[in-house]
Amino acid sequence: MRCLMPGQPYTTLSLHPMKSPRQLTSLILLMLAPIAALRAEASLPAIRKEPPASQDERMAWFREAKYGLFIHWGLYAIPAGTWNGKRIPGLGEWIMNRAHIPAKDYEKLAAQFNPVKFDADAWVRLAKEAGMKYVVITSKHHDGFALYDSAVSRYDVVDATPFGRDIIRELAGACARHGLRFGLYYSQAQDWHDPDGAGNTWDFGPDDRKDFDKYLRAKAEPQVKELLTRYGPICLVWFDTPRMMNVGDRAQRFADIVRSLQPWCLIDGRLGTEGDYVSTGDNVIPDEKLPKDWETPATLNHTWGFKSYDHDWKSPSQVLFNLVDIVSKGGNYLLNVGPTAEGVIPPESRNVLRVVGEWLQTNGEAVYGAQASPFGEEYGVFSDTLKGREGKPLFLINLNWRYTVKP
Ligand code: JFZ
Repeated sequence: MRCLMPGQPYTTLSLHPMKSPRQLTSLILLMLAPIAALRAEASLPAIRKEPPASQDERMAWFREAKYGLFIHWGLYAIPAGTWNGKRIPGLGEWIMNRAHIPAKDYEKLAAQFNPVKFDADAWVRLAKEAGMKYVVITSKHHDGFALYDSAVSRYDVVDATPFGRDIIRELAGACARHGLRFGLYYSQAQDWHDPDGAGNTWDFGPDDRKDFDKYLRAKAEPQVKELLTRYGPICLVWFDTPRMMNVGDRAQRFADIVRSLQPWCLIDGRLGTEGDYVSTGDNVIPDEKLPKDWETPATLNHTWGFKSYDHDWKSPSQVLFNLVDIVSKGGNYLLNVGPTAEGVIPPESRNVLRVVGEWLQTNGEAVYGAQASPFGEEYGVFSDTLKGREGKPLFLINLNWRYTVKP
């Protein structure tokens, strides 16, 4: 029997006479589970506690890596863009919001989440074959569901699904085994499952009537602490959509949590206060070089979370040009895959990543650790007649060639 007492982060066992060998087996397995978890934790590298000597030292790996894998995965992969037989427009991971699905209905998806084909080592091997140097996965997206065993909320993959495995722990271990850095996306403000989280106005009313600080202190901040203390070195935290984060010290509290627990961990540009680097808009590549470290998050089709009917994949040559264009302007490229509810990365995504990876095997020297072009004319020119949005001169991109340089 497995009886989980509310709020207790461990399994307590009802001690009554065993009725069958099967129950004895499950009892033994349950008693072994914490040991396995401890062994999994033991396999994770140690967290460096002494702070970097400089910001350049903290940024060094990011400037060398240039190219990472983004993974958007969660309950939204089950509906995969369709709800009650209707195709829901927009991003796959936003289906709860776009269809105004009541939290009491959406949370029932947890009982269906059982990605039996999930293989963390296969995903990390794909990233490595693709030439990617870091992996960033959604530990909790706007829907509030966590892909790790949280003691703060039971709305997570271990406590609320038949799958019952800690996906973050398995992926952290795979990255450590294969030599890739491991980062976490965490939606610090939006939480459509929590009455005081931002974003769910259809169940809980307007955000400005909520006790938002109660949400931050009771769920978001403690979950970020869990993620930074249980899964080894985290290379960066990818905060997102900083709604209402510019009030008081809300954003600074998260920055202080990251710096105090993992001083080498980078903070992206969407916390609500200045991070270690600039995050551009989704799929946005600046026309010219940026003075700071920066990263473009990008999709392979038109959604981050899996949608069963979005087959408009970027070609390998489009992805390759984007990578070289970004590096020639001093940035990083964080390219996304959206695995299915079974835990499979779509084969079309895998193919594009592999083809670009082959090019990098030969030409990676021009990408990894490379710096921005000393010129800039090669990017293109501003039209002196045509106007873009907001009436600004239209930038005419030159696609013929790009420079990257090394000392
Ligand atoms: C956000 C999320 O809402 C989305 O689901 C996904 O996770 C993406 C990576 O990040 O979407 C955004 C956030 C910011 C901008 C655009 C989309 N922006 O600043 O233009």
